[in-house]
Amino acid sequence: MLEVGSLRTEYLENPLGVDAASPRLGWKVYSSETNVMQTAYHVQASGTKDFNDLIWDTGRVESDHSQVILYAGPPLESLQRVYWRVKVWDNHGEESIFSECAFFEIGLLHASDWRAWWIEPEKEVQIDAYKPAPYIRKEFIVRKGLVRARACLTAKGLYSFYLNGAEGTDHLFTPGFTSYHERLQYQIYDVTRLLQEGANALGIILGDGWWRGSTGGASLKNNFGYKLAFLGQLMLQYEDGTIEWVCSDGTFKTSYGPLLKSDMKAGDLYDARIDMEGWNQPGYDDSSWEQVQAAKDELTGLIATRSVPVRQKETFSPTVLHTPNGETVLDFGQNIAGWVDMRVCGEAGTDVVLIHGETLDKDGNFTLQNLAHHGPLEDFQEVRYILKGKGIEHYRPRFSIFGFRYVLVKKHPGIVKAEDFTAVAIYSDMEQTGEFTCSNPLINQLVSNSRWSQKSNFMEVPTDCPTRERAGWTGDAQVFCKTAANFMNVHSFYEKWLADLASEQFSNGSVGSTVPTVIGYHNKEEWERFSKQNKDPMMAIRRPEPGTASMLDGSSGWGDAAVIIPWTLYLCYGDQTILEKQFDSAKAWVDYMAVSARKANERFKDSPAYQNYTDGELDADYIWDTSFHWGEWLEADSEFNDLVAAMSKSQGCHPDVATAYFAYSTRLLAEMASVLGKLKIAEEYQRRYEKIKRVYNAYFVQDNGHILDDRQAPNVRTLAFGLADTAKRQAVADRLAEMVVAQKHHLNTGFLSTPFILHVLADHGYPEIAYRLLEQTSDPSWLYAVSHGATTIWESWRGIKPDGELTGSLNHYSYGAVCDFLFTGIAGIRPQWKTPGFKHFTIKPLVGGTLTHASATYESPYGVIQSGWLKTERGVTYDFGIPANSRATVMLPGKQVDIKRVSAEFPDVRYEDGHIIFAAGSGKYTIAL
Ligand code: RAM
Repeated sequence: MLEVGSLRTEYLENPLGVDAASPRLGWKVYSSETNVMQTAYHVQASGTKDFNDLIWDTGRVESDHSQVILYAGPPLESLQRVYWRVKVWDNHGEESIFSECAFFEIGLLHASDWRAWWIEPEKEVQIDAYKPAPYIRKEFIVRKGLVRARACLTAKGLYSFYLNGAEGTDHLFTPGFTSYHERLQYQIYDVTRLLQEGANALGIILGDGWWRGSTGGASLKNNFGYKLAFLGQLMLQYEDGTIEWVCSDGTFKTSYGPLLKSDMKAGDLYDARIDMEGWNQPGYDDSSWEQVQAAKDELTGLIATRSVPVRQKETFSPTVLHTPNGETVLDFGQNIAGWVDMRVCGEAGTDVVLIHGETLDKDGNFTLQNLAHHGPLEDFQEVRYILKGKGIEHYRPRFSIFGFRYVLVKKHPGIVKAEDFTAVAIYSDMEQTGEFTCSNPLINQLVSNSRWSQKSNFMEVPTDCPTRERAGWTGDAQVFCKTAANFMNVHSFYEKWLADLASEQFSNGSVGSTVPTVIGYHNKEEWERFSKQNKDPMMAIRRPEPGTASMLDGSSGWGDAAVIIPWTLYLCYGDQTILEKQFDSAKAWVDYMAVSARKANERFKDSPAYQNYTDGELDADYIWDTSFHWGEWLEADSEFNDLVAAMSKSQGCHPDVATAYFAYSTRLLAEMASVLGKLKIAEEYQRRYEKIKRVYNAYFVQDNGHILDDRQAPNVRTLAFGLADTAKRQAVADRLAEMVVAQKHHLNTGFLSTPFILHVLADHGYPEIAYRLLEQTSDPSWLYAVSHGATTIWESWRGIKPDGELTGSLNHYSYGAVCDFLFTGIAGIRPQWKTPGFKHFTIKPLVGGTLTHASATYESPYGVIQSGWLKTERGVTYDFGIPANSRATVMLPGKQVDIKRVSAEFPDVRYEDGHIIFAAGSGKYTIAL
């Protein structure tokens, strides 16, 4: 039977507040038949659920496209709801019935749609202090006959809201994190059911959030502004067609309440004695509350929400530990980003103090020492709750979030019981897409650790860690992007963040090391104040004037996020619009590299590249040997996260790394241009790429496969980026293998080349070395951390050293990028760039190591792809599944004679290079070889 389902609009399920002029529609085709391709579709869009009022009807369209179908009906209006459904035909002559209907609602498309005023609850703020959260309220009347109510809300800071005492939404950390001065998201909620005829109350609480709370490694505050503000309007639509609005204005009232501090990093202070019972309900006496200030403010830069909401997800119960130093510690068993929901009972005025940390020290005591990279830790990941003293009290934060597995119960009025505490993981609620399991349980734990580091660091923006810095480090995001896409649907998450990357890109094309930047200030006044106060000699480096690049920005491998992430998304989701949206940003970065490469570095001026010309151009012009770079970053034998060392090491200059990325991103840009039909640009950048490659080979790659800097990482990079001349390629791989063997099957890569090391070894004749590296358990290796009890990926290969000493964050996903190899190497599920988004993909499994079986599933845009293998006494059994409306080229390790075993089912089978190769359409298959 042919069916169609999983309808999505702009990658989201029934979203409200869409501001795309032609929303992207997508669906999946399901069939019990094999070899099914969609041959035609028919989409209908309507203003009503019964489809009596069609506004767009495509009729039958001959096409196998089932993703990124652009709505092409009449222009849509603000807050308009559109229902849509689809039916399809397939190559077996079957016709489906219409799908269940999906819907989307348009956002506020024009600034004039905003009738509300920005309101500021605070008259004055103490700039350097932690500030109490303002509470805001407004009562209003709802008439009889309400049929539809929408709340359109945003804030400078964070907001949460209530209607008649009930939480208005389960979305957290709204309005999200963007480059606020350029792009500030608003959310639209369906609140019809929360309203009642007669008197109603809207209640709002504002938090400091990213706007003015601690951000980045240095926990600097007031990054975007000093004062919090709220903007919101309720639309009330009645059955007679009339519409009324309740808009934020000077009539809203405000007061401080029990939430005296709510800093995202430092944590909470909540005094439950400051009772405001009923403040968010109608009829509350707010005579002591003050009037808010209605601020005349520009309403530009407001955009509809682009990504999935942040929500409370998995929960964990603790075991209660009594540690050697006499403290009581809760162990939740899993390192997460989130908070603790607690129940407590005691006398009024007594304290509960919880401090959140990632690990115990070598003596088994609670510690934060591993996170104290930028000086001593005070006010960090701490919740202080002062009891009201009336029976059982509940508390959980709302505007703060912590990275932790352990919680030190520093103060508590009674006996600490496990059942009174629940840890809640919080992250952007992305759909889980990939699973991998195999016979080595340590690898399965590695998968879990990597996924948990993703969850812990995908809260609104991709961060390095959920503790020390919580910054959108572009390099980390870039190296992990492909793995992230294996685990979860990250399209809209990255799409939103890439728009911020582009909007913060400097005028010369350079890209920030963090996005939104937390290296620089956005708030000019605060920057001026801070510059005057701060005598730090690194000030100019660390805190540039707003809008200008810091010396730490514009690094190769980090700025390349501008190119690599859009390209990876295109590969995985097949949606060309991401390339269209990001092309100018990607090109500006690539051009910035070209200009930087042409600048001469006096230090190298006697070297041959500065003497030699090719085609009339100086070779050195194609070597990027200027400006600061983070380099490979955190190789196993390097100093841990030492900025001073990074800067003094060749003054932060890494010509081999920078030139390799210059080449790679130039080539990807050429490919992007060719996809977009910009053929002249494609040609120009392809030519430039070839030139950089030639120079790279001439000056960095020796015939014996030694890259100038004879270490593992450059060899990995050279192979992964396809930079080695054909004649040198195998030598580069051989040298890499030699180095790995010489290090007794240990890796020595850092952030940048760890994602690729196993791929390049396996692809260049060393699959067994790849497997041995993967399965290595002694330090440094992935499974070293696993066998030392890690539940997330560590920042350093030696997060917990064999002697128990601690280094760095224990929740940094970068090294977890190896998991891409499990999906695309071991299970062999690989997208193809000419038929992206898994429309036509490859299945090329790799049997090896101690594994007796391995299997992956991946929810692709067409449905579930599956690939697994099982070693048997007779050989290997492969099983794989291909979803309807997609096809795969299957490449199974085998011998020429094996052709016979599959030729009945796959007549086009051929043998090449140790593989039997055939094309397969949708269906489930098992092949024993
Ligand atoms: C560290 C961050 C991040 C890395 C940069 C260079 O402090 O944690 O992971 O990308 O520095």
